[in-house]
Amino acid sequence: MTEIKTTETVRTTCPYCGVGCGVLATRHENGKITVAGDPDHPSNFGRLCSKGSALGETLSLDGRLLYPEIAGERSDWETALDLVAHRFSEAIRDHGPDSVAFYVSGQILTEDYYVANKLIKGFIGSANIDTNSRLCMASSVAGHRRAFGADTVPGTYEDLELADLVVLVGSNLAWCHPVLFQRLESAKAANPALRIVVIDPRQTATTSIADLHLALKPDTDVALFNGLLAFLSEARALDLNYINRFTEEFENTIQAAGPCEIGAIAEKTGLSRQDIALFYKMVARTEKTVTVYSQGVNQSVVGTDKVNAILNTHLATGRIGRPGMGPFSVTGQPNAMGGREVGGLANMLAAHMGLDNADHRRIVQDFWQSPVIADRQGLKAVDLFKAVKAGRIKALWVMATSPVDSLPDADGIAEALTECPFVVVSEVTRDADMVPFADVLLPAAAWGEKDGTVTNSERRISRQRRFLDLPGEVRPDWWHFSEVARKMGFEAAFSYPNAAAIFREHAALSSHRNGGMRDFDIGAYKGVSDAQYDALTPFQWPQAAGNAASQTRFFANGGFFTDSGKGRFVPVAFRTPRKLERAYPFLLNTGRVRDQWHTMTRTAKTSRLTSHIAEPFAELHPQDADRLGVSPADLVEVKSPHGTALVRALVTERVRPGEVFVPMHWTDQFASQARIDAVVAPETDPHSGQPGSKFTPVAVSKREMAWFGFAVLSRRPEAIAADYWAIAPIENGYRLEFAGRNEADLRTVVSALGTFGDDQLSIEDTVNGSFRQAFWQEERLQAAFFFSRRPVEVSRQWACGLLSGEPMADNRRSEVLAGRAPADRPDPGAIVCSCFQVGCNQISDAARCGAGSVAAIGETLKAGTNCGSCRSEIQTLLDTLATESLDETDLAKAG
Ligand SMILES: Nc1nc2c(c(=O)[nH]1)N[C@H]1C(S)=C(S)[C@@H](COP(=O)(O)OP(=O)(O)OC[C@H]3O[C@@H](n4cnc5c(=O)[nH]c(N)nc54)[C@H](O)[C@@H]3O)O[C@H]1N2
Ligand SMILES: Nc1nc2c(c(=O)[nH]1)N[C@H]1C(S)=C(S)[C@@H](COP(=O)(O)OP(=O)(O)OC[C@H]3O[C@@H](n4cnc5c(=O)[nH]c(N)nc54)[C@H](O)[C@@H]3O)O[C@H]1N2
Ligand code: SF4
Ligand SMILES: [Mo]
Repeated sequence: MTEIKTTETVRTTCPYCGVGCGVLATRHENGKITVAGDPDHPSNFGRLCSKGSALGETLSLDGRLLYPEIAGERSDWETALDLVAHRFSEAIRDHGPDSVAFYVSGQILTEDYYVANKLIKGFIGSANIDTNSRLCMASSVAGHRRAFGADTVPGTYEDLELADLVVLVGSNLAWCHPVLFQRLESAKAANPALRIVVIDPRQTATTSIADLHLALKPDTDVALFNGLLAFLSEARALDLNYINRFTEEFENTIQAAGPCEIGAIAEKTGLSRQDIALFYKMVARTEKTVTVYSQGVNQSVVGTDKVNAILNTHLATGRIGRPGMGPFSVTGQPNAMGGREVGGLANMLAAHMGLDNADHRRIVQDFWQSPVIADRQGLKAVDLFKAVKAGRIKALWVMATSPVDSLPDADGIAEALTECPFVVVSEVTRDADMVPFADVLLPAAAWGEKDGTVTNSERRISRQRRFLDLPGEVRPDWWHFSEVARKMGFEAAFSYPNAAAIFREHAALSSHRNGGMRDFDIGAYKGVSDAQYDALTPFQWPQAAGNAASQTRFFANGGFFTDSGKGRFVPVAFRTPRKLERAYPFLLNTGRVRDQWHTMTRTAKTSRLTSHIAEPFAELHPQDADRLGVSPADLVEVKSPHGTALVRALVTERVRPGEVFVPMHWTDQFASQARIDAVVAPETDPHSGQPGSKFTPVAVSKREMAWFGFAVLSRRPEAIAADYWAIAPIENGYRLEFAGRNEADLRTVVSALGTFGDDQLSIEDTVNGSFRQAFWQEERLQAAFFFSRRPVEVSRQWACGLLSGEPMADNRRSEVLAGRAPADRPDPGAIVCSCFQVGCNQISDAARCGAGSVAAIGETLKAGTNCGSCRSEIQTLLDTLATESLDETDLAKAG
């Protein structure tokens, strides 16, 4: 491979969400990497969110897996690959092709994915490949296929800007697709007539932009959208011409939807009649309507029906495939779409072809010249791990995903993996929950070290480019698969010199005997040279050969991929969500926070991103907290028949009474017991096999603790033996929250953390049980501990700033033990803007001094002026302050 030049700027794509922003990565002479938004990329035009902006700080080799390992011992590639090939071949020989499986990820590149799918479906002869996209996009895929005959996303990002009404269903766009949210914010500023409706049981950062927030009861979306369809019909807002010319099954569907009885819908959804009527009228009168939907729709046991209930309303109004209108499933992972394009799901073939279609199987087998072709569906994620547990899978390969954290019944998954005879894990880090389960660990090239392509939510294919040398012995994921394939006897079909060669083959397959029959066609690229591949600029499919400038939207004039060529209405009946039993009276909802990515293996490498939210939490309504005797910052246990999590109580009206929200991010690497998927029930949608990760009946209770502790430490402790702990990096070390049930354990826990310095000071207050201790080494603070019988009330932001690494004057030592900032150095408060490290106290102070808008806060403090991800939170803070001062004026008047 060619050496990377220093101080060269490389255009590549962000490895996080499905917005697919272009970034410019520059490696400087001193080895430092800086990352900026690519002004020429059509997804972001230079913008980046907090995660994208912090990419340069997450590239250190700390904790990286650099060499192959067998049974936890360093090995070499030859031995490791031989072993993998041998064990897979042996299982296939003795137990048949369905005794092996791959479980991969929407975070590998299209080229990686293509090779995995080709190996298992065309050469091993099994469709046992599934991916974390099953937990993410499967209901959208199933819904698209039912309605359109193919997994087609009809619209483009621009449609959100051209719309007059954007309906966000089960999407926290502000935190999860931040740059798309920024584009929407700008569109609203430019077009004040643009209305935004958010449909989400929770109040989120996204609801701050909403003209209308419908906080419906969980899993009642079908009732709301069936009602909308009926309303549109009664209000004569249908496009009968479109329905007659381009669709089928309308009559059945409108009948199934029934009459529009707002009272009954209000009953089912828990919404007010006025809000429902307002929403329906907005949709009826706005032609340019875009409905964006995400995991509040997909991750449900009725997810596919939710998708079709939404699609029905767009087909019925003909609002699809034209500028400013359409249904829009936004994808989560950077390459969720690419994975679907290569067919990396157990029920798909390749290039959007179907496993159940004999013609398609012939096309693919002929193209691959493969000895076999899988001819029936493989096991979908949840069932796949059930088969592992039952001993039916003899060899399993997991790549770029952490099923012990992200699949429901995660403790059950861990058990299954322990029992599996042979587990291969391709990973980038050693500090991941999957590592202990691997018989063979294969070191993968990480972002910045590998070449390939990804497809974003709007079908845009962009290059990821290498700008770093491969460290240690890491190799790209496609190479892991192709080397094993070669050792299994399939040299000819897997002799790829580079990623470009795989891309060419993938493009050629998409156009092989296509002729406009299939939506996915990038035949225009089948002949790209290596140099052209290197220079590839982002493009949207379809791009058929000889027809490169084809349209960028689908279905404005029919052209569906069903047998009849017509779009299909799907009658969907509302299913009343499961009643809660007395033992599990709360509903657990799960999802994401702004600055962390999934299991945090990359985003928790920089203190900039952990400064926003550093601890796992449960949002709990004040009424529920009262009833349970839970005060803010207590520790609560969230429990289902599957497992238990222990997290901090965040008492807030953002959630509905009876519901709790816990983020999905914390793993055993960062907390004692916060893997929330250990609690989530493994119930799936019957059409898509996607788990209902947002709906688990749980019990919530306060966990009594004898002591609570908070510490800042200059290094990660040797062992944390406390009943509860959560750790996060800070600028010069770590911050640790911990707590214990027994007072007597406190000293043991502290001594197990290791020693921090010779020079020590402590103070104890035996009356209230508070105890503080700090350690210095050569006048530099190494550790400060704060203990109390109640949750520790020390300002975290101030305490984190103490570990400056600089010598500390004697007179400041008492400040440390006093546990609060001196008057001349005010406490910034909890960090809101991670780019400039601006806290909520600073924002409140500036607002009180007259900075009354997000823009004014930006001018005064810079907060919100870099990536902009925090702007909705600043707005919410300003709104709260405004209501507080209103209350004060009201009180003054009343007085
Ligand atoms: N910061 C950050 N961004 C990310 C990711 C990340 O890890 N961190 N991950 C990426 C990935 S892979 C994905 S898939 C996307 C996910 O992006 P989103 O889907 O936007 O995110 P979630 O937080 O999972 O869930 C969205 C919302 O669904 C709501 N919801 C729950 N139940 C229901 C319901 O019954 N009906 C409705 N209408 N809403 C409901 C939840 O309250 C939640 O606010 O984010 C991507 N972007
Ligand atoms: N309760 C609940 N559970 C959920 C969800 C939810 O909302 N609620 N959301 C679901 C969704 S939508 C998703 S997408 C999943 C995500 O869940 P996972 O896929 O399990 O989470 P990640 O942390 O993204 O896992 C990626 C792993 O791959 C490693 N990795 C990173 N880059 C590379 C690479 O280039 N090659 C290789 N080989 N490894 C790499 C990372 O270190 C990490 O260990 O979680 C799902 N689970
Ligand atoms: S919105 Fe943020 S996380 Fe998503 S691709 Fe853009 S920079 Fe990356
Ligand atoms: Mo996802």
